[in-house]
Amino acid sequence: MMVRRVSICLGSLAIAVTAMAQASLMTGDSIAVFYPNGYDASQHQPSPIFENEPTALLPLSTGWTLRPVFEQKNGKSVAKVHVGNEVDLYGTGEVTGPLRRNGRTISLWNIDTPAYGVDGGSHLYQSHPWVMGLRRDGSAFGIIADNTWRQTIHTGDDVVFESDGPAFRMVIIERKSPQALMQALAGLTGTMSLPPLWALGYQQCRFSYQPDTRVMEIADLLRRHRIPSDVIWMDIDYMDGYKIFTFSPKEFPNPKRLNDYLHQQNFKAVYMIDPGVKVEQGYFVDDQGTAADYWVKDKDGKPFVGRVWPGDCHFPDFTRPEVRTWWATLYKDFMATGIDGVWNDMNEPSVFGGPDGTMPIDNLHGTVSKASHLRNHNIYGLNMVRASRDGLLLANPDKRPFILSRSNFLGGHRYAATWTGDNLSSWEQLKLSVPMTLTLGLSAQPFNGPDIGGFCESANGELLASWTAMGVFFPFVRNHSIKGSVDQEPWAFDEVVLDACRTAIERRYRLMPYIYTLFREASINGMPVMRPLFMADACDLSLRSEDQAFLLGGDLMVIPRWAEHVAQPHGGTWQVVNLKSDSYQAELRQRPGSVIPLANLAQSTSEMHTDSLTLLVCPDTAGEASGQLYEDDGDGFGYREGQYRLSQFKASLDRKKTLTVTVGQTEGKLPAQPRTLRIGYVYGGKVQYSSWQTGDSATMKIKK
Ligand code: MIG
Repeated sequence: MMVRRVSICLGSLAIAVTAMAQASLMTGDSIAVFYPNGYDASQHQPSPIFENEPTALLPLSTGWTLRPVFEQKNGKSVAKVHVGNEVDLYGTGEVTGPLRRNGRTISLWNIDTPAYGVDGGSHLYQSHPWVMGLRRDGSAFGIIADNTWRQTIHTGDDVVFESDGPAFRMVIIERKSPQALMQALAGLTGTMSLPPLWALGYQQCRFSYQPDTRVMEIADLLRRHRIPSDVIWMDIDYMDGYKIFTFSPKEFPNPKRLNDYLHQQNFKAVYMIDPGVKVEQGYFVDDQGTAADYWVKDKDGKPFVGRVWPGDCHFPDFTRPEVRTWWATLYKDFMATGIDGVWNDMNEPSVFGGPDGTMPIDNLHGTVSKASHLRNHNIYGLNMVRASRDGLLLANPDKRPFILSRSNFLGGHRYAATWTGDNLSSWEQLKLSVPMTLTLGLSAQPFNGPDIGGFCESANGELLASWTAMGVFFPFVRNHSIKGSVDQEPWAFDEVVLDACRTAIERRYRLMPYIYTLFREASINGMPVMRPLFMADACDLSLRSEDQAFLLGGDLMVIPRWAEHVAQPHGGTWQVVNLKSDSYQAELRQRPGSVIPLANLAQSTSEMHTDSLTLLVCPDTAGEASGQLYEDDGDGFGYREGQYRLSQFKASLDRKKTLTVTVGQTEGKLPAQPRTLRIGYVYGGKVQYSSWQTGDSATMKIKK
């Protein structure tokens, strides 16, 4: 092994080590990079995964245990890491199946898979070549295959990546805890940028609300039924003949007027944009792309044509920077109608009747040296949302972009949030949505969630009430359903279901200050918003497979009503938080030692205020508790210049049973907020409330 003392960037280093067998280097920070024999950087770099390339410093220390073995076998490039049988494996991205990922085979090939039915759900819309492991002692490791080519992950005593492309490098991270591992992963991939506050609210969708008067009616009904809500979604039928960046002259003749109407009622409007561009002379998007030769090519170098909703379509080659730049410009006039966010669908890409429902693998990307679709397929969606994000920022430089993507790849959380595609309105998939959402969170994507109520087929009231009661504690909360299914809005069934949905959504809105603080944390250090229970105590082996109950942040445990035999963390009883409830609502438990801020109920995040807070206090055995609150404008980038306020809560319960909470500001330039506070003392299944008090502290005498 060569000894290198200089700090060198991997991009250039890769060339130097090509001749070395299995060069392994370590950064200063327990992150190792392994190069196979014959590594060809031009086949892999720049990597879409890393925002910050790990800078290698030194040859690997002799004590380093996890090392890949590389080989070429049956025309495949293989990297195998022996992890043994005493570890619990997690991650692997958007997958079906349980939270604990030992003994799985996952194919990384993004496809359109209604009800997760294709190939038994072994591959879905996104790919994450990432496996994390948890040892008995609570220490954690993470394995990244820096490879976009079609590949397969096997998770056994050996974690094996098997690729159809050329040999690829591996990055392995060692950390003392799963939390530290998440943060180290984010150190490499970069974090999600802070979303606008409204994107954390309840969202109502369907394929499709049409015409525009129906959208207005949905807005009216949400307000009339007093369902707190922030967003209404426009699915493909708002377009003129499914042509992207157009509006149906008949059904959506005046999008500006529609969006104004929504805004007046404190709603935001999100509209769908697909990648397929209808082949049609005179249609400006197709004309521009054809004139500049921006399309993905077939194997003969001609623009590839595939069928999607509009009929025959061209597909922008988003791997090319100039194509991304062009794509970004398309959003300007579109957003100017008052559109607040964008939904990028079908970006695996989905091609009707294509092989695997997508493009042929020998399609070509790029200009000078053409790269095959086999290499670029899995990052088609990532590159699309990367360009879309640029477009939203170009159109509205002072607003935080919100994009929802169906397809993506490890690292793509930098550009878009995600939902888990076309699930099924079934109990099985309701339950499945917990480990799916958790696993995406453990795969660097904190902002995700399923279609609540289920997409394919029809929900019933029981299912919707149950799914909503649980789903409001997921990061992304949207009710959505397929064309032809029964109505699925909270009021579509009966009063009991409507009340249950409303209560659930009210719980989320009351928790919004806490949830926003968690999103801020994710945007800084990559911690998932929704976390597996094992993060409460990484040494407690009984929590390792729990995937019914979960954590929202570090301080709140969510136990769905349907959950059975839920594992509970030891070390102090997590106290039941008695918020408004009914027979559908999840049980909430608060971590001993924590303070959780609640807002008064509002009907949308734009009406929410934090000058009046309820502080839920659950003291630990020493009588102490602490917590945080992050506040800013809820949109825009002022926070990057310090226009925010981070407050700390400190609570203590003294011998005379007096509970005191003080609020101190620790960070940010926003001046201290005059507040009215009340304590909610959480104990024994009840919440005892203090009186409302003005100032930066509150006290109460605890009644037995
Ligand atoms: O071929 O736009 O996953 O959420 O409603 C189906 C229509 C296309 C798939 C998305 C779904 C959306 C639907 N789309």
